[in-house]
Amino acid sequence: PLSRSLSMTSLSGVLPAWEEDELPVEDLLLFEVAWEVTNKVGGIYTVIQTKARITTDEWGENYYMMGPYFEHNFKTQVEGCEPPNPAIRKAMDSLIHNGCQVGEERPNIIGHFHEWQAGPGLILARSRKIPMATVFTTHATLLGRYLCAGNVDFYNNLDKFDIDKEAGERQIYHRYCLERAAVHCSHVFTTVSQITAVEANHMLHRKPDVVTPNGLNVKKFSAMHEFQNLHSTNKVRIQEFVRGHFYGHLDFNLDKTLFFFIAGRYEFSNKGADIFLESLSRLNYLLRVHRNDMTVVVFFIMPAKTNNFNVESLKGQAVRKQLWDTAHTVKEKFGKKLYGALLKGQIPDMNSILDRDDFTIMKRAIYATQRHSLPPVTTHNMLEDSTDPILSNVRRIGLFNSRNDRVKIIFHPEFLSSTSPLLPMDYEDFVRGCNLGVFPSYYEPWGYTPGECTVMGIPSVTTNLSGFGCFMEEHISDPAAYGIYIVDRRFRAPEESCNQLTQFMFSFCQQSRRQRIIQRNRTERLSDLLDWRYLGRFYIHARHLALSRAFPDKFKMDPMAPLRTEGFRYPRPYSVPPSPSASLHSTPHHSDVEDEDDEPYDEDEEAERDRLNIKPPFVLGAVPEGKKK
Ligand code: G6P
Ligand code: 1S3
Repeated sequence: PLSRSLSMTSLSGVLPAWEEDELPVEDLLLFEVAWEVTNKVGGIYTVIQTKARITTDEWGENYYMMGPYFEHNFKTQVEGCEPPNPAIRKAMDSLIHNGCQVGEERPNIIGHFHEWQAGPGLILARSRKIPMATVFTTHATLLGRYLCAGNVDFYNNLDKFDIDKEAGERQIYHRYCLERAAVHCSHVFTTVSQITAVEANHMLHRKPDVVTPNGLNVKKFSAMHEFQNLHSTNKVRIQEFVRGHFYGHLDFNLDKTLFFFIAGRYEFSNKGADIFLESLSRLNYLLRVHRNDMTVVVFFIMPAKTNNFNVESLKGQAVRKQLWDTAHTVKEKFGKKLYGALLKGQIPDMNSILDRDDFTIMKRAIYATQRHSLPPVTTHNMLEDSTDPILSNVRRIGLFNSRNDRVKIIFHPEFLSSTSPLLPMDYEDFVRGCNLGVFPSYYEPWGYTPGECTVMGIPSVTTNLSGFGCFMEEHISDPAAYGIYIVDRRFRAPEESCNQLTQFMFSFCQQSRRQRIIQRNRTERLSDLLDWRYLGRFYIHARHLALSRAFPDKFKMDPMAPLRTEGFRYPRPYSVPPSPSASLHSTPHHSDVEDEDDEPYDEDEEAERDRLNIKPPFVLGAVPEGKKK
C-alpha cells in the first residue's frame, strides 16, 4: 500500500529540517482519547484542537478522537456523520449494545490517551490484551499540581516526598493510582516539557520516553506587517473600553498607556498572580518616583464565581456611548449649518453656529461623567468578594485606580467573548491589542498563554518553572531581545523574583513606541518554532515508538536514535549589542533615546541577517530503522 511521506522541511529556512519514517497509515487506526476533546476545561483542549489539522493531514479518515458527550458541545463544535470505516461502524454498534468488541477487520491500532481521566481506557486495553499500541501523555501530574497549590517548596524537595502518603492526605489517592497505572501500562509515556518529565519521574516513578512540546496553529499573513496592524486596531478597541471604565477619571494619556494582562485558570499562586500583584505595586511606585509619563492598565482575565457584571462597569460603557452619541449629534448639526453657509458663499459665525440646545445636551452629557467613586477594580459582582485572593491582595497593596496611580487594575473574572456587552472582544483579538502578557507561573507544565502571545507577535513574561519558558530559554540566545522575558523562579527567592519581574516591566515601560514595534517584529519571528508543523514531529515519533514496542515484528525503530532538539538556538538579534551589560534589559537596541516615530521598521533586513547568522548544527530527527523513503 501507498505510504504517506512524513518528511518535514524547515518552515522558515531557519529551523532544522527533519525526516521520519513513513507509516502505512492505510493499515492503521489512530485514536486519541481525552476528557477535553470538544470540551474546554483548560490547555489540553488547545493541544487537541490545534493539533487536529496536522494529524488529519497525516492520517486522513483513519484518525479518531474520543471524548465525553456533552450535547451542547456536540451541537456547536462538530458535525454528526456516519463513520466510513466498517470496523469503526461495527465497534460503535457494539458499544451501543454495551460491548466494546471490533469485528474481523483488524487494523493495527494506536491508542493515544491524555491525562488521568482517559487512563482507565488504556489500563483496560492492556489488561484485556487488546492488540493496540498505547501512548499516554500527561499534561501535569496530579500530585505536582496539588503540592504546588499548597505552597510547598516543590522543586527543591522533588526527591523527598512520600508520594503515596501525600496523595492519601490530599484525598486524591484513587485518581493518583489511575494516573500512575496508566503511565506504567503504556508502551510510550510522554509529557509536555522537560521540567514535567523530571516531575513525573519523581511523582509517578517513570521517566517519559518522549517529550511532546505543545504547538499552535500559526496564522501566516501575506502582508508582513499585518500582525502590527491588527495590534493597532485591537488596541483601539481596548482603549474604547478603558474610556468607558475610567469615565470621569480619564486624566491619563491613552496614547501613553500600555496594556498588560494575565489570563488563565484561576489558580492564584500556581499561575503567579501573587507575585504579579506584588510587582505591580512596586512598578506603580517606580513609575511615580521616576515621574514616568506612562500609565499601565493591567487586566486580570481569570474566571471566578460571580453574579453578572456590576452596575458601575456597565454604567461606564453607557456613559461613554452617550458621550459618543452626543458628539455625533452635535457634529451632524454643525456640519449641516456649515454646509448651508458654504453653499451661500459665507464663512459661518463660529460663535453662533451652536445653539442653546446644543450646549444643553453637551452640558448634560458632561454632567453624567461626574462620579463620586473610583473606577471599579472588578467588572463583576464577586460572590466571594471578601475572600477572593486577587481582591484581597489589591486591598493589601492599595491599588484602587486612584488618580495618582500609574498602574490601574481591571479584574475581569470571566473569559472574554465578542458577545459581551462590556468588553466585546474574543480572547485572540484582546491579546493582539495588548502590549505585554505576564504569566509568572510557579506551576506550569507547559503554559499556552505566553506561546499564544508569541505567535501573535506580542511580548510576554514567563518563568523558568514553566515548560514554555524552559523551552524558549533552550532555543533562544537572548530571549528578552525577542520579547520573551523569563523570570527566574527556580534559583531565586520569591522576593528576588518579584524584583526581577518589576524590573522587566519597568524597562518595558521605558521603551519608545518604535522599540516596541521592533520587539514585536522579533517576537513574531519566533512563531515557526511553536508551529505544530514543526513540533508535531514529537507526536509522530511517539506513535512510531509505540508501534515498534507493541508490534516489534512489524515496526522497527532504532532505539539509539532518539528525537532531539538540543543544539538549535535562535541567535541574539543582529542589532542587539553583544555585551550583556549593553543589552541589560534586552530591549531592542536603538540609538535614539526616545523616538516615537511610527515609520515601519525594516524587518526583512534584520530577519535576513539573522537567518544568515543561524547555522543549525545538525539535522534534528529520529532515524528509525524501519521503512525508509
Ligand atoms: C503597530 C502599528 C503602528 C502603531 C503601533 C502602536 O505597530 O503599525 O501604527 O503606532 O502598533 O504600538 P504600541 O506599542 O504603542 O501599542
Ligand atoms: C495543563 O493545563 P493547566 O493550565 O492546568 O495542560 C496544558 C496543555 O498541555 C499546559 O499548557 C499547562 O501548563 C497545564 O496546566
